[in-house]
Amino acid sequence: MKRWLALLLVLLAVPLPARAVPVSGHVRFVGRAPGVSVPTIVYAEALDGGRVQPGQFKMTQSNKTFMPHVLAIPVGSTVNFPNDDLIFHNVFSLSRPNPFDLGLYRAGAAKDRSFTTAATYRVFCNIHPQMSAIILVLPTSYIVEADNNGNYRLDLPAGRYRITAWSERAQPSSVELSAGSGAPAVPDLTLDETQFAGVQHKNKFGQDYPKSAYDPKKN
Ligand SMILES: [Cu+2]
Repeated sequence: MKRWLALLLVLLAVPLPARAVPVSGHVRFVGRAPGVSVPTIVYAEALDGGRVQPGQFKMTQSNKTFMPHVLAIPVGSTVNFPNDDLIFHNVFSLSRPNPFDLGLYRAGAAKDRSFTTAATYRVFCNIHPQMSAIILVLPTSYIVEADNNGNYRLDLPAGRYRITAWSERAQPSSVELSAGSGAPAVPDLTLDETQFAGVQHKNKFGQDYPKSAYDPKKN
C-alpha cells in the first residue's frame, strides 16, 4: 500500500473531537446605569452530566483591593492569594458551607486554598473593611464573563444545558436549552438590580470593625 494512502486511512480512523457549538446570548440589566461596569458571569451546567475540569486561579491583594472583585471558578479549583501590597493583609470568608481564614500575612507572601464545594464565598480582609470580593465556585467549567453590554458567548459540546447569568446585584437568572448541530437561539437573561443596596459585613469574629479601621490613611 502506498504510504500516503496508509496515512490517510490512519487519519480517517482517528475520531474527531466533538465540535463545540457556539452559544451566544445577551443579558439584559434592569436598574444598572449605562456605562457602569459590574462583573457579570454567565455559566452553563450540563443537564446530562459531564466532567468538571478544575484549574488554578489567582486573586491578588493590591492597593487594598482584591483583584478581580469577582472570580468564578469550576469546583475543585485552587486559588492563589498573593499579597502584592507593602502592608499586611488577611483573607477570610464566613460563607457556608466551608468558612475559611488564611490568617494574617505579610507583603510578598501568598497562600492557596482549594474550593471543593460549589457555593458563593464572600471574601474579606480582617484589617481593611473596604476590601471585599466574591468567589463563585460553580459545578461546571463552562464559565464566561459577559461584556459591559451584556453580550456573551460560550462554546459548548452538543447537549442540554442550563445557562445562568449572575451578578452580585441581582437574583441569578436561568434558561434551559439544547445545543445541537447549529447555534441555538437563546432568550435574553434578565438581571434585575433595582433592589441592590450594597452589602454590609462584619469582621472575621462576626463583630463590627474597630472605628480606626475605617481611616484609609491610617491603614
Ligand atoms: Cu487588608
